Amino acid sequence: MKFKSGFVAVIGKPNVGKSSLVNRLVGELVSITSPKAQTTRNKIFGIKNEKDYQMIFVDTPGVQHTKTKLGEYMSAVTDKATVDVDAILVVLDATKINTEDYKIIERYKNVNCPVFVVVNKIELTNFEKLYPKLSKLNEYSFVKKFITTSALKNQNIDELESELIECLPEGDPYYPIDEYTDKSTRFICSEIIRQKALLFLQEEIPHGLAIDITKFDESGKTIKIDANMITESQRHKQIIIGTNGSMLKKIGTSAREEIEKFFDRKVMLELFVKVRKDWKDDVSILNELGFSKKDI
Ligand SMILES: Nc1nc2c(ncn2[C@@H]2O[C@H](COP(=O)(O)OP(=O)(O)OP(=O)(O)O)[C@@H](O)[C@H]2O)c(=O)[nH]1
Ligand SMILES: [Mg+2]
Repeated sequence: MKFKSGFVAVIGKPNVGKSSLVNRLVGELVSITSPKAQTTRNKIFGIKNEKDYQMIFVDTPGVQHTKTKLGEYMSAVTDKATVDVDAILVVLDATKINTEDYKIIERYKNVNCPVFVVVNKIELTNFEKLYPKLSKLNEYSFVKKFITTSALKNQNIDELESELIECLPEGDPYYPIDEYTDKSTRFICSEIIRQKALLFLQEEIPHGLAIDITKFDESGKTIKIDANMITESQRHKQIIIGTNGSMLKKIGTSAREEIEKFFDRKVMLELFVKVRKDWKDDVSILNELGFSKKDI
């Protein structure tokens, strides 16, 4: 059998479990996940390497309508991610299917690759509740298949993968077969720090946060990492630091432990909090932080 390779875009509303599915399908931490919406900001490739195929999952920011320049960047990433792919997965949260989802599905009515609808978080609902929603979805005859999954409970992930293998064309691998992401370890570290901030900080604060790694030194026995946590206001800065530095310590310790697991090495992590007002609307700061429309 000839080697197969190709791309699968993963699209959907925020928080439906796109990144969780990509991590499950690839079997590695490719993309951070969190209980808060708008976790993913970039296009992230999760690469699944098998003996006879390479499948590249394109994780994307959730479809949304925020008015900042960062929001514009995220929407552009999502729009472009479905160009030239071999399959599109539109992911829904089984407990929150609504017109937004229908609109997203309809976007892909005329694409020239198979479209799958993945109803995720299936373990949180039951057939009676889901049935009326699924019958509405049946109107979309261009959808190749509806698949129910649970990324959390690892349900139906293999079945989903089998369907997708069928869509891959013959071809050589796009990436070296020992790589599982296109992102640098530096990027993954910054995302782990952001994930901990999303976990511990409330409301809008983590959404106004960017992480900038300013030092990444792997030369010694211990990996030394310095990172700036860029926030929008002095008030947020104080909350991120917390009483006597307690919040910053909590985020830092938790991120360090996770990064140590990732590298299987000791890590020294120093976090600094910087205020850069309106950074989400400042093109030069966005470019510095890697949110450049040119690179999409
Ligand atoms: N119960 C349950 N929770 C899930 C499942 N899949 C994902 N989650 C949870 O849903 C939340 C959102 O998951 P993510 O993978 O970050 O969602 P996303 O679609 O990538 O979100 P954005 O990046 O914000 O667009 C996290 O708390 C996950 O643990 C599932 O199958 N069942
Ligand atoms: Mg995500």
